[in-house]
Amino acid sequence: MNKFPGEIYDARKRGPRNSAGCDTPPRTGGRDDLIGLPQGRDRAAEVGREGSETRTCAPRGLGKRPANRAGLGKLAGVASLAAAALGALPAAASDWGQVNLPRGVTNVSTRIYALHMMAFWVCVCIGAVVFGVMIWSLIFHRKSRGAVPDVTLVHSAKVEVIWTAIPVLILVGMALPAARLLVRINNNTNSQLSIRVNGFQWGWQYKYLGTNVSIISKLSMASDAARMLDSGINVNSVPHYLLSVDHQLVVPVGEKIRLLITSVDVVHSWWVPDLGVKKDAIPGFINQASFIINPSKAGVYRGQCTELCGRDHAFMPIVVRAVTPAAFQAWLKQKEAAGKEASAGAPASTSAAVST
Ligand SMILES: [Cu+2]
Repeated sequence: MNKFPGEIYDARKRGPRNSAGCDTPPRTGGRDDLIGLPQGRDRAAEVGREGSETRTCAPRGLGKRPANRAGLGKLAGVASLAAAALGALPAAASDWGQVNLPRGVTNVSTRIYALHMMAFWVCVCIGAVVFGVMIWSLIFHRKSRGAVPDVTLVHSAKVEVIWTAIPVLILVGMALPAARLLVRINNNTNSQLSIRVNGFQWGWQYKYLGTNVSIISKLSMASDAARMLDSGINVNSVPHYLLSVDHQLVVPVGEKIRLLITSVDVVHSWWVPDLGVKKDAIPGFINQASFIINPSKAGVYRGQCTELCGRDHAFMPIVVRAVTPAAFQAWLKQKEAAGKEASAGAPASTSAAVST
């Protein structure tokens, strides 16, 4: 037998302590309690408890005031930082394009961009509707205006079906084009040129399959010199700092190019945003990716390794130079000829490596 049964009973009735260290009132149960709006006798009891608790907890609440002042100080600090950031906006306006995905220059990257924008505007519309209704309700249906909760929709099967079906339809509407695009992204058939991409610490090797042309591509000497500690070189004076290489990957526009991506040491990742390609290079595995650069988009496109691959991970950029098919064939013939010359005068084990 317990000596003080009454005390144990009271403790069980008490709710958990709130953040101010006060006891919260016990739950009353029932449907009204589900929506947090006690009615009738329960409501009177709840109001009574709230009143007595306010009196009991007031001294503890007063003890929190210095902390609140500190919180206000922090808020003021955040506000001043935000104001400073807003002040810097005009200077950074030219960089706003970098906030979004790039449109890219391939058959797939433009579709990825379109899908991304479609999903973005769906999210914007959902946010506008949800927050619009919420703010409208907060303003026009608040308690001080005499609003009475409408409980007719609580446990309404019709409402639950509607608010389940609408999100399902939205998700299916977004998933179908996404699945179609995924199939297109992973379609590596009927390629006109295959290139083996070999990641290593810290650079890339490109082997044009069916030829003797192989390129070792590493960080350009200008960037490499500038990145050294106490180099004394202003990195802003280096063109495409950390995004330039000694030997670029040359590809033709308008042709389907298949990349066979692997690694010789650790996991790297071959990523060129404008091509819509980002694929891991994993030792022992060969991943595939393909792209067709739009014929009107000859140019230079830059990327980086996007897998933390060791000390110099940040210093193994990727540069792709897209040229016309005729220019590519001329370049390839020249490199093949250089490779034959090199193999005639070099040991067999090194004959495949030809620099650009
Ligand atoms: Cu890497």
